[in-house]
This record gives sequence, structure tokens and C-alpha cells, in this order.
Amino acid sequence: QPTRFLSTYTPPASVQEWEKLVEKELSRAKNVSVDTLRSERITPEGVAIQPIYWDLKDENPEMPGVYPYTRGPYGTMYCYRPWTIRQYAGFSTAEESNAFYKRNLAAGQQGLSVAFDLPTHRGYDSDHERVVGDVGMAGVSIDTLKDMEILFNGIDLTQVSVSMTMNGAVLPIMAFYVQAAIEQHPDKDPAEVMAALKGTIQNDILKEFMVRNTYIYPPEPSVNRVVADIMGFTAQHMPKFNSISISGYHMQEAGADAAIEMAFTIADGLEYIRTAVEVAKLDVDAVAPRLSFFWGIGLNFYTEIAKMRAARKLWAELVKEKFNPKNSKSLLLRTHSQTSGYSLTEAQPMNNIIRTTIEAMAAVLGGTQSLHTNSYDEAVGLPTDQSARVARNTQLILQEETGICDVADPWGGSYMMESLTDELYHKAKAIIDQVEEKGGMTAFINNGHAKLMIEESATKKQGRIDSGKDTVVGVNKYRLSAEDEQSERVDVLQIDNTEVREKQIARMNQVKAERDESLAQEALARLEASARKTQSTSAGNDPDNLMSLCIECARLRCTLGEMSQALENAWGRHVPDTGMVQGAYAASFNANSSEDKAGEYESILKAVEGFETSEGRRPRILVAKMGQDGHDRGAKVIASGFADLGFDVDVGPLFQTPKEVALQAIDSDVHVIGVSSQAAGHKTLLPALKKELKDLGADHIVVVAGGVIPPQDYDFLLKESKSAGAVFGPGTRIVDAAKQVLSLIPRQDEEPVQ
Ligand code: DCA
Repeated sequence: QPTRFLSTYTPPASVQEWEKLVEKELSRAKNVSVDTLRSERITPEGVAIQPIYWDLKDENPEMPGVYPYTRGPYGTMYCYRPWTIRQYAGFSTAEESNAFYKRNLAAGQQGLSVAFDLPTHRGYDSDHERVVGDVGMAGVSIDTLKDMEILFNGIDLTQVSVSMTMNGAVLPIMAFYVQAAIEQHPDKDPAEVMAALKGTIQNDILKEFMVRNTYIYPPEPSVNRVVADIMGFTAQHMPKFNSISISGYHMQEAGADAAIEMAFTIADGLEYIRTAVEVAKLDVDAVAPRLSFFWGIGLNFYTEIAKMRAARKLWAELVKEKFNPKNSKSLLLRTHSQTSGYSLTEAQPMNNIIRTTIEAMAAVLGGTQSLHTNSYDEAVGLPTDQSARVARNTQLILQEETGICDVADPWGGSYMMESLTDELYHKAKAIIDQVEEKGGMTAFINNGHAKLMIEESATKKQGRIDSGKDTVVGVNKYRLSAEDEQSERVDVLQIDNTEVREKQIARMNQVKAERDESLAQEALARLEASARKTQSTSAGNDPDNLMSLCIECARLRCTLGEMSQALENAWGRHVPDTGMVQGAYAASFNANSSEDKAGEYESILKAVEGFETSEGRRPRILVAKMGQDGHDRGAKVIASGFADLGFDVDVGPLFQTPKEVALQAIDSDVHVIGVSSQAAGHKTLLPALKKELKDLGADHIVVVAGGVIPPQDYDFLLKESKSAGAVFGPGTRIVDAAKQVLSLIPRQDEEPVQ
């Protein structure tokens, strides 16, 4: 027996607190006690694996489930209940996504996580002119209550926990979800149904203004009305539902390092509690226990584990200090995690299975409550049934084959891990102090600081990869020959976007035809009137609560677009600025270049100068985003990198139609349009852009494309539709792209680029 079970050992206070907590946690489960936990974990060698280890000489050791929760939010962690396997999915129509969910639940998935398409995120119905290329592509399309009912057909919403990634059109989506659950149980009291709903809504609008960009309205009403009223409503009517998933994931994906991700996410969380307490006048303990978090987990193995440990401590301490809650649950940082999409490569996609496994292990060793593992083909397209199965099995193997669940916080006490946790804690705290000094996260976002810090971090990272300082196996080292690379290609799911759109429009029109039009319009008018009031109590029973009003609209079969428009009439649509970082790529590339790469940068600068001499001006590129795809890391990094390499760069606004892009390109007299596509709209939007250019007599402008584009589609873009002169997949070095782009621009005095 280990020493701590000898009768001479008197457990210190934190250990006694932990023991009490464990008894309480285990009392929820039949036939499990601390002893049975122990006896089940004897290795074949006869070694007893304990559920927790600590330093016996420490007079106040940190314990999981005990303040400040560095070691985990629960005392028993996975010994009692492993994390939830929650795969993020949704595509095409509600019918297809519903069938996919049911197959996944039958195969071992434990909770649902819905991905919506971009028109839904941005509050547009499927028949809107701005969303032609986006319907059903990057998630499921939801226009009406009918779509939501089909999405969960045969899945009892009072039984399965459902997470929904929605921030822009969060009110209509929550309303459809609640109303669909109520209509699933016609004989039950709606209040009883709502009280049983368990799950999470992302509802984290602040980060949308820094990264990802799926907002609709300006920051002020987005936070003080939408977020506040949802918190008020769920606190009163849906006590098991997590009202926000405060997300660092998208910051990491956009290029933030671990300290920035942690700091901005925690600062966002503090801002939401402040909104709840000061604007919505809610008690901190009515809201904080149902705030949850969401981390991105990349390949920096030790750092990711340390980040999760440090974040729990930082959150607990800051919430305690600033809001003094009475309920200890208000201090718990419970989190979902997702392996990094950015770390996946198009080259040798099977390597992505290994990357995802390592990231999943970091998430689990860091103590996540719920996890999504990416499919290996996600760098090139939507997952297939087979790749989704491998991703799910990665988690099932970790849970059921490895013994990893037997011990809570196994890294606790490691010299390295404790020191790293401490350092990240201090780094993040310093950034949070800076944010708080500037007046909190909303102010820090409004003055542009937050976005620039993330973009600078992303551009530096690209410089390190392009210079060869950071290794990416199969991309900047250990590459395959072009022929071998070809044979490694994988199938990806193809969606017929036009067919999905037509089906959606037909169904929506039918819903509209069958509803009581005047009742629907009256409900929409009430919603708009409430939005026009700057003050609302946000309480769940306030007749002006936006969530109650949207549930009424959903019941009367109003569409998502109609509800969003009613709010837009009152608040307007948010227009982002399009600034970019300067100098960071050049500095990072040159500082990290090995000797053989040293001349490369210079040679491109010279080629650009040569172009200017022969053509009378620098090469000019418009970096464009079309459709509702707001992922702009790629576009921003390309824009900054090209500018550092001497190009004149225009960054187009987000969410453009092909016609708007063509007109801007002509207006600015650019040589090249670089289209960044991350949301699968390329096969519709690029040919449409080419056609617009032709119609406007500007066919001479070269179009190139980059982003998440399956290699299977390259021929369509380059040859069949001739809508792009070059396609740059993930992992393309900016210096290589710049060379190729330069060579594509037609000139009088051709100078071959080295
Ligand atoms: N001891 C005692 N109770 C435990 C333990 C344990 N070791 N582990 C879990 N539980 C309990 C929890 O307290 C909870 O019960 P409660 O709701 O009555 O408090 C229940 O088991 C479920 O566990 P939890 O950790 O809350 O896991 P999830 O329901 O999967 O929620 C969470 C995870 C991160 C909080 C949630 O917000 C979520 O699922 N987010 C997903 C977000 C997402 O999918 N985003 C997509 C991009």
C-alpha cells in the first residue's frame, strides 16, 4: 500500500475536502466507491493504480475538485465518468444530418454538436441573394422550425445533450430548438420540457468580432441585449443548459498562441459575468455555474496541457476576486475541446490521424469535459462516414483501451508541468490585466488591439513555417514526390449545393404558406419593438425578453431570416474594418531563415522591383472573401505576407458577392484577385466571379484561389471552368505563392522569376 494509506498519515485539509467530495460524487453512481475504484485498477504486474496522486510531504497539496481547481473541476474526474465524446457535425439538409447523428449515436458518440451552415449563422434564409454558394455547405441549413424538427427527429431532446455552435442568429436558433423540444412532448407542460433540456449554446459573440466573424449586429446590442436576454431566460427556465461556450478555439485557429488564447477567452468570460450582473441584474450564482469554455488543442503537447490547468486556476481566482460568488460551482471552468483544424495538412492526410491523436491526448491529460476529434480529411473538405469513424474511434480507444481514465491529473507534480502551468498562468494574467486596464474586453476589441495581436501572432507563425524553423512533416520537410502525393489523395464528401438550396427554399415556402400570416407578422413586430428599447431587464419572465419573443415567433412559423431582419431593423448590421498587420512576416521569416533560404526572400523582392520597372507600378492584388465565409486568417496572413514582399495589397470586405468583388477589382485596377475559400463555396463562387469579370470586360484580371479546396476540385477550377489560374492548398508557403502569382500576371516585358 502507498504510504498515504498508512494509519500514521493525517491527510491535510485539501485532501480531506477532496475525500468528502469524492464520496459525494460517487454517491450519484450505484455500486461505485473509492475502494471499488481502486480494486478495479490493478495492473497485470500487480500494481494498484490510484485515482489520484499527490505529494505526501506537501502540507496543502492541490487536489482535483478543490479550489483553485488546477487539477480538474471534479474530484474523481474520468475515474467516475469519462469526458463526453461530442463530435461536431452537420451538413446539407436536416434529413441528412439527422441520419448522420443517429448513425453516430448508435456507434458510440455520447452527445450531439450541431454545425450550421453560414447563411444560418449570418441570419439569412436560404433564398437570400447573398448566400447562393453557401447553403448547406459548411453545416446544416435551418430556415424554419420544420427544419429543426427534422434535424432532431427520433432524438429525444430531453434525453440527449445537444451543443449548438451559433453566435449570430443565436436567438432564432435557440427558439427553434426550444419549440421543437416542446412540440416533441405535446402532453408535457412546456416549462417541464424546458427544465429538462441539457446542452450548450455557443452564444460567444465577443470572439466573433476578433476572429471568425459570424456576427450580425454591432457589439453593443449583441452583448447587452442578445447575450444578456439568453442568460436571463436560461437562468430562469433552463437550469441544466449552459448559456455560453466561451471559446478560445477560434482564436487559436486564427493564430493566437496559448497565452493569448487563454487570456482573451477568460477576459471574455469576465465580461459576460459583468454583463449578467450589471446590465441584466442577475445574481452571479444564477449565471456563472452554467458558463462553459471551449479550447483549441494544437500540437504543442506540454503547453496545451499546462494551458488547461492554468486556465482553471486563473478563472477560479478571478471570478472569486471580482464577483465573490457564494456557490463554488461558479468558480469551475468546465470545458469542451477540439483538436486543431489548422494543424491538419492536405499533404499525406493520414498523418493527420496521428496529429489528432496527440492533440486529443493533450486535451484529456489537461482534463477536458467534452471533446471533438477532427477527421483526417478536414484540411481538404467535409468528413466522410469513414473518416468520421476514425476520428470517433480515436476517442473510444483513449477511453476504453489505454487506462488513461484511471488517474485524475496524472501530470500533477511533474517539475516541468507545474513550472509550465505557472509560467502560462502569469503570462495570461499579464495580458488580462492589460485588457482590464483598458476597460474590459469589449473596449479592447473595439479599439482593434485584440484582433491585431492575434493576426500578428498568426503572421509570425507563418513566417516560422515558411522559413523552415517550425517543422510540418510532409509539408516543409519530408515531402513526397508529386506522383506519390497524388496516390495519397483521399475521397471527400461532395455536396450538391444547388439541390440543397432548392429543397430548402421549397420547404420554407410551404411553411410560410401554411401559417397564419397576420399572427406571424404581429409576433415579428413585437420582436422589433422590444429590440428598439435600449433597456430590458433581461429576466426570463419579462415580456420584452428577446428569447421569449423569438420562441413565440418560432411557434407561429416565422423564419430565421425574418426574425433576424426584425432585429436588424432596430440595430443595423455590423461592418468590420479591413486593416492588416505589417512587417511581421518579413521579420519572422528573416529572423528564422536557415542559410540556404536567406537569399529566397531577397530574390522575390527583386522580382517585384523588376515588375515595377517594366510595368510602371507594383503588382497589385485584391485579397477577397466571397459568400458568408468569415474565416479570414488565411486571407489576412496572405495579405500581410504579400505586402511585406512588395505587392500593393487591397483587402476586400468580408461577405462579398462575386459581382461586388469584380467591381472592386476593376475600380482598384488590380492585376490579380486572390480568393480565399474556407467554406466549400468555391465551385459555385469562383465560376460566378469569372463570369462577372468577363461580363464587365475585365477578363485580363488573373484569379487565383486558396484555402480548403479538395485536390479533386483543382481540375474543375483550373481546366473545366477555367475560373482560377492557380490553386494554393493549405501548407503553401507564401514566398512560393508570391513567385507563382507574379509569373501569372501578363506583361509586355516578361522577366522570368527565379
Ligand atoms: N464526478 C461527478 N460528476 C461528474 C463527473 C465526475 N467526475 N464528471 C461529470 N459529471 C457530471 C457533471 O456534473 C454533469 O452533471 P450536471 O449537469 O448535473 O452538473 C454531467 O456529469 C455531465 O458532465 P459535464 O462535465 O457537464 O459534461 P457535458 O455535459 O458533456 O458538458 C461542457 C461539457 C463543456 C460543460 C458543455 O458546455 C459542452 O458540452 N460543450 C460542448 C460545446 C461544443 O460542442 N462546441 C462545439 C464546437
